[in-house]
Amino acid sequence: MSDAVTEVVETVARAAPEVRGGLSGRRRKTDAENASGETQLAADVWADELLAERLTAIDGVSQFASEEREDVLECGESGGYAVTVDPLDGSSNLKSNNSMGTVLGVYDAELPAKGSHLVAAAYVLYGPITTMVVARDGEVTEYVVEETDEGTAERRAVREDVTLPDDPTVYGFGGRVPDWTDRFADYARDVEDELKLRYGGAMIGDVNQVLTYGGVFAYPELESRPEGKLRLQFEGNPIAYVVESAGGASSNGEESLLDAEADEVHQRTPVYVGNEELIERLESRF
Ligand code: AHM
Ligand code: MG
Repeated sequence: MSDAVTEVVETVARAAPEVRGGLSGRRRKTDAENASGETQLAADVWADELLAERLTAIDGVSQFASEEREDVLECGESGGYAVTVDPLDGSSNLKSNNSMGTVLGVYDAELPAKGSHLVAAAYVLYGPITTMVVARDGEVTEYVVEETDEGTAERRAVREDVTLPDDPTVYGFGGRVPDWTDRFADYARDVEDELKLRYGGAMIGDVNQVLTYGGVFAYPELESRPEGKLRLQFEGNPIAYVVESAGGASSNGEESLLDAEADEVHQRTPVYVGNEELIERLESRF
């Protein structure tokens, strides 16, 4: 990895125990909304500020964008990497104490950028333990991140060359069922016959189940919102990069998320990721 990319990934890993440790006192709502019009929690704002401060300080990072802030920060000489984060993915799970994540994308192009410009992507999963999955150069590694006695973070590889199991077993689909389009509902009925439901309401937790057991995760197009809910730069692209690097496939319903045009930093997209056969079947019905 180039030094700057390594430093970005390590910075997020080092921040992970801190982010986790800071959650318990930050479950209340703030009066603020993010760029997508969602009410922010104190934890969203705090994790965003912590990551922004550290990631913008890295040499070789020229742009920083976050799901929790409207504007892209210009933070270094142009021509460097653009870093995107969803500081706390699934933060509505904080109220019910369920899993959440942090999502990272490193693009070698100015934002908004197509997913094919990603040079690395990663996510942290705050589950019963803290894990981090990093994709780079077609390889995916899973780490456990732990706090040391000195208060620093240690990242230990627990699974190298992660690939989706060939025999898929789980699915998780977001959005209200009556709001699904007919074509997605037809696809879902098919999948429900074959796989078992695992849905936790945090993309990172749900995608990590797909990476572990094989299957398909979707936050689909909806009748009320054809563009879906998840954001291309912060969520769709990085997760597609991880899943494709692990031998799976991604789609926005028509093409790989990594090939989708990026017009706006906060644009939304339907997200479908999982085993290749399951994504091909979805695309053939759409
Ligand atoms: P967030 O980044 O604002 O937390 O929103 C994204 C989350 C995803 O993690 C998850 O897949 C989806 O929203 C769940 O939405 P819903 O609560 O509508 O099922
Ligand atoms: Mg999110």
